[in-house]
Amino acid sequence: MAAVAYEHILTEIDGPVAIVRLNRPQALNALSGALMDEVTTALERFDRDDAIRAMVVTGNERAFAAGADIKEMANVGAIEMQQGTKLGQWERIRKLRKPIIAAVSGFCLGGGNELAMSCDLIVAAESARFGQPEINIGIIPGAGGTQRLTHALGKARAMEVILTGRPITAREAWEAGLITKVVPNEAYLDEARALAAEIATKPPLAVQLAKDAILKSFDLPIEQGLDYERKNFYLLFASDDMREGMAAFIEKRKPTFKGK
Ligand code: DAK
Repeated sequence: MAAVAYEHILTEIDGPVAIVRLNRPQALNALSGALMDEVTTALERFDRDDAIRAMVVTGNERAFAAGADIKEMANVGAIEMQQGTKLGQWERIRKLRKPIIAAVSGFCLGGGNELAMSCDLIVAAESARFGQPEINIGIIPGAGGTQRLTHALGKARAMEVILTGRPITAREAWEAGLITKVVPNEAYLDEARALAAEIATKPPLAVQLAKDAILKSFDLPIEQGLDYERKNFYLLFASDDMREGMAAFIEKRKPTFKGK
């Protein structure tokens, strides 16, 4: 795939794993429109690239992202906000098929936390702080914070986080089920890469349809969710990788998955 020049992110490919690094350290990776556009574009490109099987989104040690860019939003009106393309960017992330792991260190606030929660797994350094401080600047979360955080933390704790604006620690986030794992500060990116590499060894279609069915559990009542799961399950019986996986088990050898 042709290289693309980005201004606010860095990208790297490590075998089947693509890494997208937010790169506005001087603004604690505040999510400007231009940065979000690049993140979305990069993720979509990797999502379409057959050689990539999992993606990692990360920031730097001090900040995953300290939220949307307040300086950019300060003078925007309601209609301009509504007509803007920003919401579309978040919708595009929601539609990505491959698994995305957020590797989080330091501040993970506001839109930054919403970006992490839009990913499928979150690996955090002990230093990570997850919060929705929008209340302090006269707004509320606008990219899923009131919904996704509440699903993870439950009503009472989500109310506390969103109404006080006070962040929670990585350990609290893990205990509440918001994140996948907490690791020592120096290990968060390696752990996220290792998790991505492990998932990348699995049959890609099964990984994608599992992700799809898990995400549907947030939208559908249980009966419909079970039907949805079953259809994804049946669909995999049309895949070469399913034949290969089962044949390899029976023949006591390692499977070779092709994503077909
Ligand atoms: N926006 C712009 N600049 C930011 C920023 C932000 N969110 N966060 C930090 N910065 C900048 C600071 O202004 C400072 O820049 P200079 O003054 O050096 O030029 C630099 O980053 C370093 O920050 P501090 O000097 O403040 O560093 P401290 O260690 O003292 O404090 C902090 C770190 C994270 C506690 C503090 O920076 C802070 O409170 N930051 C703001 C956190 C926040 O309120 N985040 C929520 C933003 S609202 C939407 C979807 C979602 C959203 C909006 C729309 N649509 C779908 C349309 C999301 C909204 C939000 O996230």
